[in-house]
Amino acid sequence: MFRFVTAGESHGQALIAWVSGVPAGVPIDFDFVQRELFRRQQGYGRGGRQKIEKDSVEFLSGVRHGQTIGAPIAMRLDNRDWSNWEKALSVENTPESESAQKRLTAPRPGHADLAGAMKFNFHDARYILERASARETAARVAAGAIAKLLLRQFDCEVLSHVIAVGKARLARAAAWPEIQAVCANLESPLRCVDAETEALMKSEVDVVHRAGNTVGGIFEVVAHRVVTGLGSHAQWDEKLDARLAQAVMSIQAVKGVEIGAGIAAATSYGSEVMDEIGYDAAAKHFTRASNRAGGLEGGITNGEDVIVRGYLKPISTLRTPLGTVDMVTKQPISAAYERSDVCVVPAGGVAGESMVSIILAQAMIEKFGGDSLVEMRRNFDGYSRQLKEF
Ligand code: EPS
Repeated sequence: MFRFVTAGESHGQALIAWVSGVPAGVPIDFDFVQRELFRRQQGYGRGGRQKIEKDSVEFLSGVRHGQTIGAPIAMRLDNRDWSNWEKALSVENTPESESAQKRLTAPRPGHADLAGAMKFNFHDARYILERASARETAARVAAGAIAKLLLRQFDCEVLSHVIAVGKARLARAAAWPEIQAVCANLESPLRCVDAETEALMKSEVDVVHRAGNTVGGIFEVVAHRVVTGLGSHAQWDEKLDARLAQAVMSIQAVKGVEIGAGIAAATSYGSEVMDEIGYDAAAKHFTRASNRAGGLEGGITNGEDVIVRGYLKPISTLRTPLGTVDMVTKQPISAAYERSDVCVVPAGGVAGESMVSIILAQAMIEKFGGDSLVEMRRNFDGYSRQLKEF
């Protein structure tokens, strides 16, 4: 069973990603892992923190001589900013660390600050925001890179692009080669496949930046060449669309998830929504005239691209603050402002790719099992033959 968890606070020593259940013998492309981390750090509208951090991963276990060995994989990503926070977030309690603490008592509406402080009984949101921070997605991307490297062995690739920033929205569908090209361009400001729309998106970011505001948007994750038959219709928690939705919803600031054209489907007629079925006799496979289902029917992959969209609210740290109440005095006050990002939609997309890849890798391991990649491939090849002969 592929499992993963993370640990680490935004300004603590490091982030940790722990991944277990990856079959032995999966080649680890370290440059690829590094590139994934770099991709997450890019994007027009990020704040000053990314000038400090240069994410890189140190493998502590589970990978030897460039391949997985079937043992748990532990990865460490250092926070460079820690050197500026050692006193404020000291592990031991000393008289100096007490006075160096950076307490936050003016909770930001929309952030985990108030609910978290109440729940964990701190009259200070510092410990809550440190863990709630989207910095944690760097660890998810490290774990997601392992999942992607496993999927790569079965020819499956997962990428993402940005379809909306604020009110600027891509008005057409994006083809897979376009998505590949925009992802290959590490300098793309917002990873939008359409230059004109991207210019409008950039001006949305500029406008809110000047106003001390923030802006959200929508990213679309596309998994290409996913085998038919992952997930199951049989039980609620086996449905792959539901598992993907949970995984993408868990990303910081995501408030909505859509599979394929799910949201538009709710206000369309049946004939406008379903993807008609054809058959290519030469290639011996079923075809679809469209992919509004986003590659999932009944919670099962149908062989089309799996498409998952994440809807991000604007991040909740505003330079022009909103009204709140001090947790200690209970008096009205302006919400705290800390250095922050203005727009994180492209980075959210990279985190989305990671979460989708992790769920697909889990589903692949469930279906094809195997302690080694060789065993998993044998099972996969047998099933692929079954599909061809269907
Ligand atoms: C974040 C606040 C900012 C972001 C951070 C998420 O950090 P800081 O307060 O240190 O400037 O930059 O994201 C990252 C550090 C990252 O690597 O994505 C928050 O409060 O969620």
